[in-house]
Amino acid sequence: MSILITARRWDITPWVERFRRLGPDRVVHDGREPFDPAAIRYAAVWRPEPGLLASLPNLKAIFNLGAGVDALLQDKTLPDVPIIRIINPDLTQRMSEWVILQVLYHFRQLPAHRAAQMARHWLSIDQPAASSVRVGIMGMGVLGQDAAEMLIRLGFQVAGWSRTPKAMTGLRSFSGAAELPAFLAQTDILVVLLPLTPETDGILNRDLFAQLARGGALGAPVLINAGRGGLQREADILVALDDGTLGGASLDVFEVEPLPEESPLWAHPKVVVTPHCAADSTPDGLVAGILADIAAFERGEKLVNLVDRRAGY
Ligand code: NDP
Ligand code: OXD
Repeated sequence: MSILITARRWDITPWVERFRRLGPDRVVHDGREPFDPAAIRYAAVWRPEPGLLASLPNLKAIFNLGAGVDALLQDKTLPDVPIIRIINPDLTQRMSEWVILQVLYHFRQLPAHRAAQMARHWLSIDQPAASSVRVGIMGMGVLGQDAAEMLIRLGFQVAGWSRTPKAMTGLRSFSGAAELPAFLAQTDILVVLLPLTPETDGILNRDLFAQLARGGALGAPVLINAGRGGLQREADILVALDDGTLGGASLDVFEVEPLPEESPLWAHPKVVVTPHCAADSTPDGLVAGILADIAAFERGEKLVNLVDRRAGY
């Protein structure tokens, strides 16, 4: 059964190679080369060309090569076949590493120590205890829950906000729009791992920042976003940083990617910019799992990790 590999903005060569190496019994088509649309049964995609998937008459399933499906779902011609998103320990581990790195960067006041180092100044500042700092995670799915477990182990007070409540030892769970103000009011470091959907579009705005806890151990709240750039209003982040509503920000995702050269975020002293690399999808980490899912599906088993198109994630 044929598999099509196609992506925009990514070099798919290592993906095609990996699929061919691990699935020698499959015909693997490189989407950059001519292929017979009728032959394709499965598509492994990242931001495919709109309309392409609709042109495959025998397509049985779409495998999104990332966790977020917002870009894929923008294609209004998507055929009515199951969409499977990535849930993989490799990707989850990478995201939790990035989240912990950013939380510790702000919590351990690295910007101040770095500035003092540059000035050859032996800076002595009080360091609060992790147990006095409240980390709030928006988006308690696969990635949010893993990050929460690690942060709890590090001793932070951890809360999560999602559509449905979560039960996790050591976690304060908030859910739904009604509980968002209470969640924000007790958050010193806001970690965002939400998907981009019509409901979450622009949720990280001036109004939300103003609801974060004041007077916490870090002085001012910090924003850490690795969800999607469409969640945030960058003009509002800049105002909030400059008027003290936010004390700092770490951003891996942006309204426009790559982040335009003229964006003030690049050089802002309170901002860490990383180029949408918090949790890269890698062929080594993901291809074996996709091939195993296809094999299970062909044995008659149910597909797992299906996207709920109505919810948008
Ligand atoms: P999941 O689908 O497992 O989790 C999404 C979470 O968001 C769930 O807890 C869900 O609630 C919650 N949620 C969704 N909509 C709302 C809403 N309207 N209000 C409150 N909570 C909501 O996704 P993942 O954890 O796997 O990934 C999250 C996102 O991370 C991806 O969609 C992607 O955009 C981003 N990402 C970024 C990467 C990077 O490199 N920067 C890499 C990988 C992913 P509930 O649990 O109740 O359903
Ligand atoms: C993803 C991403 O969604 O890399 O997996 O952004």
